[in-house]
Amino acid sequence: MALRKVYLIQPGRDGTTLGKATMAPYTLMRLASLVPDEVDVEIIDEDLRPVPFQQMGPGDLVGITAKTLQIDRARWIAERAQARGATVVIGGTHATLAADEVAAWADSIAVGEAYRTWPQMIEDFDRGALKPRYVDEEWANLDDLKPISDRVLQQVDENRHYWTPYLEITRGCPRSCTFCTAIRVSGRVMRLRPVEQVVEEIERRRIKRFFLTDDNFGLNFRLYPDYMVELFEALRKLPLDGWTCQAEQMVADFPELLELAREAHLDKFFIGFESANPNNRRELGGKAKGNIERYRQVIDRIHRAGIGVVGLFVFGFDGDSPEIFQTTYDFIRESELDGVSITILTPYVGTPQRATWQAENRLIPGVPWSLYDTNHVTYYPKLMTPEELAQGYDWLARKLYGWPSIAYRGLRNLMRQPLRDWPRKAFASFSTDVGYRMECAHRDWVPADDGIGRRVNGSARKGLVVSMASSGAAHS
Ligand code: B12
Ligand code: SF4
Repeated sequence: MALRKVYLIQPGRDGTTLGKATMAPYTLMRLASLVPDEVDVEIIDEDLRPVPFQQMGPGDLVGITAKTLQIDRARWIAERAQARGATVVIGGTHATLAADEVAAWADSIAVGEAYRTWPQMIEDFDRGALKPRYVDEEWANLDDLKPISDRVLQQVDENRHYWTPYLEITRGCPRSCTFCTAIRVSGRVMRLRPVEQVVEEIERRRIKRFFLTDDNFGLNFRLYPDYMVELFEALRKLPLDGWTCQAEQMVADFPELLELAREAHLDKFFIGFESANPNNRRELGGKAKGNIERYRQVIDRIHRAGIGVVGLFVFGFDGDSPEIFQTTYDFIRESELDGVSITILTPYVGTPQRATWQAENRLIPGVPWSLYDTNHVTYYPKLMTPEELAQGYDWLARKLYGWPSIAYRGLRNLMRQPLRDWPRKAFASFSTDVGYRMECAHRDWVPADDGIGRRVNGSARKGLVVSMASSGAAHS
């Protein structure tokens, strides 16, 4: 069947805040740029506007990207597009991790990366030969990534519609944390984009702030220090307000690179401390050991270089008992962290963590994928009940994401910066914690048939672990 039009869809959940959405559709911007110029392509972010099903019909290729928590919604969208005669392709994290499950209802799936397979899918569809599955897990180098096209930039207008643009500079991580899905989607081979292409992209997108999609950007301090120097020197010359990235603690051991990173306008590292409990170190892939003294040293060294630290903590490891919440809170309160993310351990498909717990019969049955959002309890923890894990998490979230706490951390971060930089840095000083406050608010959600769910009030939420297990929208 000849190709009529390509629709690329990012399933929605949160809508907008003050007129802007949080999740710029960077993945779809890259994929849309691979669509040949002569083919019409439209990006639809459901957080901004509804999917125009009435315009769809035979000859249309509908590509949907989905993390696990979005896959129920992706299916809801797919069924409606398919009913109009369109052909649906699903790609992204969940299609990669649970390929057979998604292949059962999608017309075709993209497993792994799609820089090479997506153009092939378009071509195959156009000549009526779309295959049910395309796999790219070679983790090829990123040297010849197609630039984001001008028509895509005009269509998305990211600076107007989104709070934070995203950017990919490196991809992959050689570590092997048992709970991680990122390495299964981006591979364990670290790959680097040529610096001149990164600079070209920033300039053409006219972005002043960005969050790096790189899973472990900081590891390149050790793996590719020369590349880091080249990159930082190039970024230093750009008129950026600031940017943020994910890293691990060892960046603190590279003072010269930290200095260059600050000059390159780096605002904050998001560092996976993961746990304040040394008993969990076997599950942390060697990058964190639950050693609070070391955490303090790391934060201090990074601060001395003039860069902020957002601490990421996960709860519900097998070594965690209910005391973990107070222990972590005490550490966070005394630490000088500039922002904090707390999440509940979530056994995603394809991880060793899930395989172990499946074998031990510890997954709570019937939890819909939309609650695999790292804010809900989806398994039976070892040293506490699911309720204790949920309640401890809620307690800590209230302590950390109350407005006074957010204001305190944000102001402290701002005070660390020279006064002349305040107008440029004010947004970033508060935005991270506000974003995490909004993520935690999904604890108030219950699943619904539309794959997104709905907010419930405080009393209906009590015992959510039970109510989600009894929901109709469950996967097997
Ligand atoms: C940037 C990012 C975000 C951004 C949002 C980006 C966005 N627009 O969705 C922010 C910071 C907001 C975010 C939030 C969350 N995230 Co996130 N995020 C990432 C990250 C680091 C990079 C993704 C990215 O943009 N990569 C760059 C683009 C270019 O590559 P890509 O998306 O992988 O797409 C390629 C292929 O997958 C494929 N592809 C993807 N979609 C499609 C569609 C079609 C049709 C085709 C053909 C191909 C295709 O082609 C692309 C090119 O090769 C990944 C880690 C990772 N390595 O994937 C985690 C990741 C996706 N996030 C994850 C999680 C858990 C979350 C949160 C739940 C965390 C939290 N508690 O806050 C929330 C959920 C928010 C939500 N409503 O969805 C998990 C998902 C696990 C899972 N099994 O679903 C990941 C894998 C990280 C992890 N911890 O393991 N995230
Ligand atoms: S360091 Fe981060 S990206 Fe790498 S395996 Fe561990 S959790 Fe995944």
